[in-house]
Amino acid sequence: MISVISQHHTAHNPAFEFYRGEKVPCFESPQRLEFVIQALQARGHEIKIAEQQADSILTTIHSHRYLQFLASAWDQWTALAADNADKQPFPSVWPIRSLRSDIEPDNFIARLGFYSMDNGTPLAAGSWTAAKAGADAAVSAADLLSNGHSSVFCATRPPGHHAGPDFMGGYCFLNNAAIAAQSLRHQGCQRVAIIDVDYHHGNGTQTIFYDRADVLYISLHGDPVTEYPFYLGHADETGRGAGQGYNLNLPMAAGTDTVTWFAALDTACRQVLRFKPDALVISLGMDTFADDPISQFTLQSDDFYRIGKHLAALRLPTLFIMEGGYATAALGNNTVNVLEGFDNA
Ligand code: Q9C
Ligand code: ZN
Repeated sequence: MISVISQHHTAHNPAFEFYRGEKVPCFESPQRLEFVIQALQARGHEIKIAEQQADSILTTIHSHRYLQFLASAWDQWTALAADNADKQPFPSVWPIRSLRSDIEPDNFIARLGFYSMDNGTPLAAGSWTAAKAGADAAVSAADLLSNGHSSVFCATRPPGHHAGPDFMGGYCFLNNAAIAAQSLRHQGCQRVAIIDVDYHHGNGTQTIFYDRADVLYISLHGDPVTEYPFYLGHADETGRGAGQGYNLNLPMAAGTDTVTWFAALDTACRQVLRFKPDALVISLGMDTFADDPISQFTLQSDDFYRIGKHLAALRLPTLFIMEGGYATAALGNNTVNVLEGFDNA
């Protein structure tokens, strides 16, 4: 299958994140995508640079004021103090429950909290440039799928599935999978299914489509009782209003074995077939790998071929889009295993 790569992804390169109370190098690094691109090249895959612009789709997925904030956040931060350019801003206060979220504060760090779900999403000088280029790549991938390619891989970062209509989180700024799905809707698909195989529940994607019957969201993930993002992703979240019945969560305990994981994938695939979509988007998180440093499933490199093969059996136009996966040196080969399992099915 053809791959679209995000130009400018290296522009997002924060120096550190917080882990167990300490500053550590970012798990979500430019090297991740470099390994993926290297493996694509080494294994003879056709690669294209993204050509489309996401602007008109972006505003249908994210709120205007969130986009405005994100696009100007670094300039606002560096305007506050002469030495801010070599510091990373982090939120420190969030408007939970009894606090008010109807008045947007003027203070920059307060607004960063207002537009964030966690303190785990470092913002740096090129974050907007990279996130926007990633969204452009998602739209480009959708375009290729609509124009004759039966499957496409979008090699992009930062990831997207934790980003909601008006917030960042979990290393995500713009919801690339939602942008791809919405692009496919605009290009004539009546129904689009999303299967999210990232280790973490895609709270952003679920929220974006929660009230809609035209986009089915299914997620396989670590049970939020113990796993990030903790506050969404339970089995009883099934959609709302017109979207009732179009959201399916398949949480599994940390440490779940591969047999159980593939049984859940089978459940997901059967639901997709019942929905009769015109296209399928795969939120391709690779952090289900046994050696992932921040996740607790046990998939081996060979299992990723099996994922591709399983998904190919649905016989749908399929757009794969990169999400998480932090066993960086193995990420390239594991990812291409999925694509080749699909191609060779
Ligand atoms: N500070 C994705 O896989 N924090 N996001 C981990 C380390 C949250 C993962 C703890 C993990 C988010 C796209
Ligand atoms: Zn993840």
